[in-house]
Amino acid sequence: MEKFSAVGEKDITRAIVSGFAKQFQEYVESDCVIVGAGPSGLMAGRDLARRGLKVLIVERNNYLGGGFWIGGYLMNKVTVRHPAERVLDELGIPYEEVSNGLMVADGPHACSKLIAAACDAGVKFANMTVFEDLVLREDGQVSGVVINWTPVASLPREITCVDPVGMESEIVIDATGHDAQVVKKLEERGLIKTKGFGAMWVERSEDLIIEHTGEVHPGLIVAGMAVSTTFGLPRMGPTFGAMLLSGEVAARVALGKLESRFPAR
Ligand code: 48F
Repeated sequence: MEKFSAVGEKDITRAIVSGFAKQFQEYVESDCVIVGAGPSGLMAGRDLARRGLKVLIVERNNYLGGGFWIGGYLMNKVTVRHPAERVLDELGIPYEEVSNGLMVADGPHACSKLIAAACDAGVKFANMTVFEDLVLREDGQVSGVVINWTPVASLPREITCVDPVGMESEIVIDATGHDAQVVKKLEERGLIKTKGFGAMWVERSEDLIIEHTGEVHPGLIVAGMAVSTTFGLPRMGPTFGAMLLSGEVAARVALGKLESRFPAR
C-alpha cells in the first residue's frame, strides 16, 4: 500500500491556521451574512452564492442544518407540501408522495444534500459562532453582525471578558428560526415590534410565511420561522416546504436590493 505523504504536526497546524485566517480575513466583508444554517438560511445562501454573491452563514452549532435533520418528533422524516417538491427534485432528494400533495423524505438525506448544494454554490460558514448583535449605521441601516465563538458563553465568569468582533455586510438575513434573534436585537432598541408566533395551523402558515418573507428594516431580511415570530403568524409544525421557498424568496429580495451589482438575468 502507498505510504502517507511525509507531513509533520507543524505542517498540519499551519494548514489549519492559514486556511482559517485566509477565509476569515476575506469574509470580514461580504455581500450577505445569513444568521442560521437551517433550511431557510441554507436555501437563501445557496441561491445567492449561485448568483456570485459573497455569502457567509453564521451558525452557533457545530453542525449545519437546524431542524431539517430530524423533521418532526425526533423521527427523521421531513414532510414537504406541494409545490415545494420542486426543490427536492432540483437537489436530487428522493421522496415519496404519501397523499395528494404531501411528500416525505429522509431527514439526513434531504439535509445533507441541501448543505452540499450550499457549499457547492460557494457559501462559506462560520460555525460554532454566535450572532450577538447588529452593526447599525446612523441612518439605521443594518451593515453587518457582531459575532463571538459559541464556547465563550460557557466560560467561567472570571474569564468571560472576551470581546466579540464585527463583520460587515451589505445585507443580513435573519434565518434563526423561532427565536428571530436578529430581529429581536432591533426590537431591544425600539426599532421594530415582533408579535411572537401563533398557534399551529399548517394550512395557513406556509403561504403566510412566503407572503411575509422580505425586508423588515433597511438591510435586514427575514426568512423561515423567524418570519412567523416577527409577524405573529401561525406556527407550522414539522413541514418544511415553506422554509425552502422562504429561503428562495429572501434571496430574491436580497438580489433585488443589490441589483446594480448583480443585474436580473
Ligand atoms: O430552526 P431552524 O431550522 O430555522 P428555519 O430555517 O427552519 C425551521 C424549521 O427547522 C422548523 C419548523 C418549520 O419546519 O418549524 O423549526 O426557520 O434553524 C435555525 C438555525 O439558526 C441557528 C440555530 O442553531 C439553527 O441552526 N441560530 C439560532 N440563533 C443563532 C443561530 C444565533 N444567535 N447565532 C447563530 N446561529
